[in-house]
Amino acid sequence: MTAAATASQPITPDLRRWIVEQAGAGVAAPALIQAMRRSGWNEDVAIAAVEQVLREHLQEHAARQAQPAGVPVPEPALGDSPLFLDAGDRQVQVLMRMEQPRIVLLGGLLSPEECEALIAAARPRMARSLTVATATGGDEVNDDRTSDGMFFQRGENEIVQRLEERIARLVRWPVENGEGLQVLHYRPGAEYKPHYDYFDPAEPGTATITRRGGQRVATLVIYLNDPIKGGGTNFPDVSLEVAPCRGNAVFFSYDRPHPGTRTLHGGAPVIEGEKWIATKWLREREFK
Ligand code: PD2
Ligand code: ZN
Repeated sequence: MTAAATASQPITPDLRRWIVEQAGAGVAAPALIQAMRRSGWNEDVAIAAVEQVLREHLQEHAARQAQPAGVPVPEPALGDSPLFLDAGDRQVQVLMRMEQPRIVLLGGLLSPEECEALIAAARPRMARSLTVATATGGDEVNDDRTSDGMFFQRGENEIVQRLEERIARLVRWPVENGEGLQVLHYRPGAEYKPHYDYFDPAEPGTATITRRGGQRVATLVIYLNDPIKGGGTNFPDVSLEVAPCRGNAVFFSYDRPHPGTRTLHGGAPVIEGEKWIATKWLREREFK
């Protein structure tokens, strides 16, 4: 069965998820097809869609199993499903968690006053954002990333230091393994197209980039203000979009530099208002 044959009734992400969930819960294929027929699907198309979704799901599962063992990664202490995490000087809410990809949505990582203070400290130093060019190991302007940004040095001032210590405690990862905090500003129309935060091992510049601290293994995107429309952080592999709410943060980790981590993510275009975030990237080892 090809995508063309189901073109009149496309396999949406919701349908795909429903088929996988039902099959995982033990519902047999004929019952799935019956249910689809009842909601208006042509029988042949329903059979083909179920077959295609389950085949692709099994292939993805097999591909994940075949991957090499990953490295240890930062991880909040979520073992007994706490509603709050102790980040030392602040209690941080756990608003949502997902296992695969590993994503945790945190509420109130920063106070409104801390968000304002970070924006004020960053504002005079903003310049067009660069991305790391893995082909060379240098930085470059990239059309996929139309924000302005700046980096703080690690521990550069009191608020940066306080936030770094809070994050280290929250995700149980040494402060020294963190890159300097980056602040980004998106105006209407600005976005960050979907990408992986790890460095592609196939690119020639990656060996140079990872000499300092190894691979990136986790990211924290911290929202410093509330845009009016747009600007969510999306994860296309799992059809998830995180709303950018001031003081909240989305954490995600990746134990290998591989798309099988399903950590493809992007910053959706800002439609109205503006968006300020701080990004913290964490490395495997000390980032000197
Ligand atoms: O601004 C975002 O939501 C965003 C999305 C994807 C930020 C980053 N990646 C990043 O800074 O890596
Ligand atoms: Zn990113």
